[in-house]
Amino acid sequence: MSEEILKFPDDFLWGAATASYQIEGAYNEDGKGESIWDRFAHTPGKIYRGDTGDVACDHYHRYREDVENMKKLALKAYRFSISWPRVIPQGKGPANDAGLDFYDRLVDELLKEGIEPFITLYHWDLPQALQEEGGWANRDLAGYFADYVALVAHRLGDRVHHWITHNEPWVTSFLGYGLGVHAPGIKDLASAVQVSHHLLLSHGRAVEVLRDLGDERTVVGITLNLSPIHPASEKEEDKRAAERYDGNLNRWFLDPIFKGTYPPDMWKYYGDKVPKVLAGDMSVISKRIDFVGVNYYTRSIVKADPKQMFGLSTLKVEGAEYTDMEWEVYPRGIYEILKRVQDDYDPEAIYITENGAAFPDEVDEDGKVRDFRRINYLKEHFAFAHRAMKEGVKLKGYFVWSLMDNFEWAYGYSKRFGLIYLDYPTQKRIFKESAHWYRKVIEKNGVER
Ligand code: IFM
Repeated sequence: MSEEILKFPDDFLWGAATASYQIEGAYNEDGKGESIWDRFAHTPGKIYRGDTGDVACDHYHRYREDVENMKKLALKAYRFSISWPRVIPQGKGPANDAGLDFYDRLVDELLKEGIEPFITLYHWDLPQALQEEGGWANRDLAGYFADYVALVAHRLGDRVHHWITHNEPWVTSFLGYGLGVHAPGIKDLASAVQVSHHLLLSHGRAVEVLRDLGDERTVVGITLNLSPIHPASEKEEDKRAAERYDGNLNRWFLDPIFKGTYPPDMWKYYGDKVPKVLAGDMSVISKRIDFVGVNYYTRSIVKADPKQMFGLSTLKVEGAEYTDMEWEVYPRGIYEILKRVQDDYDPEAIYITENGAAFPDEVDEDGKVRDFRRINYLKEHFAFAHRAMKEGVKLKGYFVWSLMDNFEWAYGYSKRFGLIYLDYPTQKRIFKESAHWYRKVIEKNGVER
C-alpha cells in the first residue's frame, strides 16, 4: 500500500521552541539580576526534588552547539525567549550590556545558519526587583515592560522580525497568582484577574513599541495556551461549567485582543473580582496584531463541581493515552482549536508556537532514545493541523516543544519534552528518534501517513 504524504506550503516554517529560564542556566553570571523563578526555585518545597534553573541546559555557554543541533535538525525557525533580568537586572533602569551581547551573539549564530529567530519577550522570568513592587499586580509594570521591549527591539530589531509579546498570560495569571503553583506563588483569584488585565495591557503597549520601529518586516503577535473544552455530559450544569472554563482559559484572552472587550459572561461571573480597567485600555489591548501563537497540548473534559475553583473539575477519559504530564493525547483538538480561532476571531495568521509531549525517555544501551510515542504524537497532530489548513486556517508555521529536555517549572527536570535528550550530569545532547524523524518531515516538507 503506498503511503500518503501530507504536503505543507513551501514557505511553512518548521521550528522548535524553548524559554530562557528553562534552558539558559548562568542564573547569576555576567551581571544578570535575580528573576522570580530564581527566587521561587530557591525556596524549599516549591519545585519537585528541589531542582532549580541555576544550570539547566547550560545554554548560555553552549548556545553554539545548540544552534549547530538546530541546523542538523534542519529547523527553519527557532523560538526562544529573552530573560528580562539578564538585560535589565532591576527590571527598570540601567541595561546590562553583557546580557544583551549574549542575545546578539545567539541571533547572529542563528542567522548564520539560516534559522529565523522568533523572540518571546516574556516567558515568565520577571525581575525579582519588580516583584518587590507588586509584580504584575502593579499597573506600572505595563510601562516598564514597554521600556524593556524598546531596549531589546532597538538592539535586535535590525535582524529579528518576529516578536511574541507574552507566552501564555493565562499561566502567568492563574498559576502564578491564582493557584500559586508558579512564581511568584500567590493564591488570590482577584489578583490573578487583575494581573491578566495588566499583562494584556502590557502586550498592547509592546505592540505599539514594536510598530514604532517603523520596519515593514516587523511581525508581532502573542502566544496563548488554548484548549477545546468539552462538557462531561449533556447535563445543563456540565455544559455551563465547560462554558465557564472556556471563558476563563480561552475567551478571557482572545476576546480583548481581537474584539476589544472582556467576555460578558465572565465579567459577570468574576463579580467583585473583575479587574480595574481604565479608559483607553481596551483600545491598547486590541491593537492590530499580525498573528496569534497557539500553544496546544490537550483538551479538557469538564464537569460541574461546586466545591472547586470556578465550580468545576476535569475528568480523565477511560482508555485514552496520557502523557507524562497526565495530559490526554487528543490530536483532533489541534484541529478544533485552530478552526475555532480562525472562525471566531479571524486572525491574519496563526502559528502553533508550542506542541509536544513529555514521555519517560531513556537512553538504551546502544545510545539511542526510542521515543516512538512522541513520533506518533507529533505525526497525528501535524496531520490534524494540515487538515485545518486545508479548510482555510491561516497556519504559517509550527514549533515543537521543545528543542531539548529542560526545566519543566514546578516539575523540575522530571519531565522530558525534548526532541533532543539532555544527560544533565554531563550536559551531553543526544538526538532522540523523534529528532531524526522530525528532520525528515522538514526535509520533505510533509508528513507520511
Ligand atoms: O514547558 C512549558 C512551557 O514553558 C510553556 N508551555 C507549556 C510547556 C509544557 O508544560
